[in-house]
Amino acid sequence: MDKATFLKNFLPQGYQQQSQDSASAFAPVNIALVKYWGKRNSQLNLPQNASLSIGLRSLGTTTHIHRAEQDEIFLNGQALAEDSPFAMRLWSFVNLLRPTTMGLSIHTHNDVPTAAGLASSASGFAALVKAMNGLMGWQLSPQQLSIVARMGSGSACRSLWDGFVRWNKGERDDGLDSYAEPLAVSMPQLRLGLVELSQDAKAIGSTLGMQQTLETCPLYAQWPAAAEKDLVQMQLALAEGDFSRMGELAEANALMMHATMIATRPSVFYWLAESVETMHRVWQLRAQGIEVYFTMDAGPNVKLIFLDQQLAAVLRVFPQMQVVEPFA
Ligand code: 2P0
Repeated sequence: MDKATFLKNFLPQGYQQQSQDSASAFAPVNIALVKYWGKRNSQLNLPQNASLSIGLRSLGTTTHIHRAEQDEIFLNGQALAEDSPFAMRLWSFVNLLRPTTMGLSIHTHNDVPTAAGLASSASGFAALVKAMNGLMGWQLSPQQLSIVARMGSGSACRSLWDGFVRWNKGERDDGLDSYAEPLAVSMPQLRLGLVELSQDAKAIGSTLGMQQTLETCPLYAQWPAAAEKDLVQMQLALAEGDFSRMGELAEANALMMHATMIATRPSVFYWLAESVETMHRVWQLRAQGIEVYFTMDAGPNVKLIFLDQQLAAVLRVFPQMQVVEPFA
């Protein structure tokens, strides 16, 4: 089944009483602690493995949409050319969500750099889908919105909630059981530190990077089962409030994902020298008894994971990091 057919069946059709002329929505960035890497269906963005993330609460994407004579899109206040890759990706998705006669003006603002591995496509597609839900008057549940957001970008299905969120892999061919849901656990002392090493767009997009890993990486066959195992352990660690175990698992899972990326032919390589230097600094801090872990996504930037009691010690080594309190 293709994306257009699925969405035509899934979304309410025709005029909705609750539809509006304009709508706005916010969705948080999410950082995976157990990563999504690889699709079993690239049309519907169905994953090879379940994943688990933490939402960044106040950091994310705000999107405002209103009906207009002519389509236009503004990213962080700047009008985007119709043929820019971002605009093309966005319109090809929006076209599946609206009647052909409806013009839209879309204003979207990201709190984090676009396409630099800080998960702005996740918050971007989640905010877009939430705003479209308001505009079109669909009145979909968060779970249904998660399914629609997944069609825009896989990881977007986790950006419908704050806190810890699990994206269920699902088994069905149509993906109706592949949505995210919030986990009823919290860790109020948890802090994330965003260490931005580059604002440049990544060399290779996640969609293509995943596809190449799946097709040519000799290690990839190990990944889905190993990630599922990490997910089970991660849920146990969260249920027990075991921060150390959670940090160890998140770091090891990120390195395992990057090992598959690196072993892809040609290599899907996101690290800069500064990324490696940052990892070494984290390990040095741990050797000194300061508990801090890292995770990395499809880009060179590093995200630190620690508890509030270590904030001062971590800031001494990473004074430029942006600190996020996911449960504040
Ligand atoms: C994740 N990433 O779990 C993983 C870890 C990057 C590394 O999900 O093709 O933008 O749109 O489904 O979701 C980034 O990939 O890819 C991602 P598509 P997506 O957060």
